[in-house]
Amino acid sequence: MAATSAHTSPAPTTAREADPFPVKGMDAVVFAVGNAKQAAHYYSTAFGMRLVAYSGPENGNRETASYVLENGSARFVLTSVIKAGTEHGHFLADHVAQHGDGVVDLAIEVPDARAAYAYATEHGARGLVEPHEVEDEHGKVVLAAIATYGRTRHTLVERGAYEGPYLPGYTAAAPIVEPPAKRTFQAIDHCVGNVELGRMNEWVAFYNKVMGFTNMKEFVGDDIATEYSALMSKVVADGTLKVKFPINEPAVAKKKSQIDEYLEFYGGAGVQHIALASNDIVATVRTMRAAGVQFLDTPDSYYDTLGEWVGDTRVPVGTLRELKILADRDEDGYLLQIFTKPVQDRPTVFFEIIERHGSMGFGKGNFKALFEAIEREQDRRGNL
Ligand code: TYF
Ligand code: FE
Repeated sequence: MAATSAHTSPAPTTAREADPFPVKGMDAVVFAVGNAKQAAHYYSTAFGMRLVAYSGPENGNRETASYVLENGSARFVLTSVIKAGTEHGHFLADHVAQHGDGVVDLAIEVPDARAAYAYATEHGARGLVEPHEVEDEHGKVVLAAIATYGRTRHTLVERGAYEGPYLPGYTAAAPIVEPPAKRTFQAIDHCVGNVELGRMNEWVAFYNKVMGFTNMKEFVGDDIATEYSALMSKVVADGTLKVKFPINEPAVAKKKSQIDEYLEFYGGAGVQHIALASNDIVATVRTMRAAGVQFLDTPDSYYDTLGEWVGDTRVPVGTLRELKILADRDEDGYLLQIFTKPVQDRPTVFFEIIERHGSMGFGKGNFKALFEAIEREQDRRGNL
């Protein structure tokens, strides 16, 4: 089997033994991109998201343009620098110059940003932004930020009773196109980071200490890494499993690891993929394929044996085969998943669509088929 099972349940939390770092969920995934106006169009037309808020020169922001898109509770913020040589714009402009389009912030919603920041920095996190209030006519939020792997950060967002469309400084915006009648996805399921060789355990320990996150049972160890996956992976999550962060590092295998390829093209550690939860993956994949989104291919041989081991799923194997959707089952249930190709010219950030039916895994039964598909793409890019 592709991954080892050694269950580590999060410790039950009692009133006396309160969660040291309570979270409400993912607040947003913030991307720094070269052209946020066009990226907003892509995530609207290709991913079926809805533009809800905007910040730019029209509402007094002289340095950046930011587009906020939502789908259920999933929120993306796409930001670009709009003028050369500005001070705040410098980090974003340099980020895009170094890394291409990528994720600068995995923002987490917390009930108390001051307490979260204090706990994190007392347990070894590097503070980037001290807790501070921002306010407008819709109310008040508290923001703080800490550094994680690479140049990625976690903004800690305390929304309280804030009623604006996103954050102070943003105004409501109308959708770019009418979103699909049926929602393509409704939540961020997990956010995966790629870190440098030998540093996975360090970053797992970081989340254990700094956020009190615990390790989930699914991991890829070095025993199987060299066989085909060329990576090692562990997953940390908060006690309620609303925020799940798998961390990958490259493993030495026959070919250059897909993680090495990412690190080389991205220029260091960063976010590798964002998994989006759908309750009808078949409809989602049909809609996204029709809109031009490219997904990884899966050979027919995968489907020839799938029915024998995965058992009954909501979707017949013939439909999974037609759409190249993967399926996996564990003791808790099953999941359906599919992966896009990278969504920019660099072989860096991609997305996953996942439909869970009980299983809280990550598709360990698919790792072989998935990693072989990724390697075929690496080969097409001339990476041997
Ligand atoms: O998040 C996960 O663990 C799964 C599997 O490069 C995975 O989606 C792991 C590594 C990778 C692609 C997918
Ligand atoms: Fe994933």
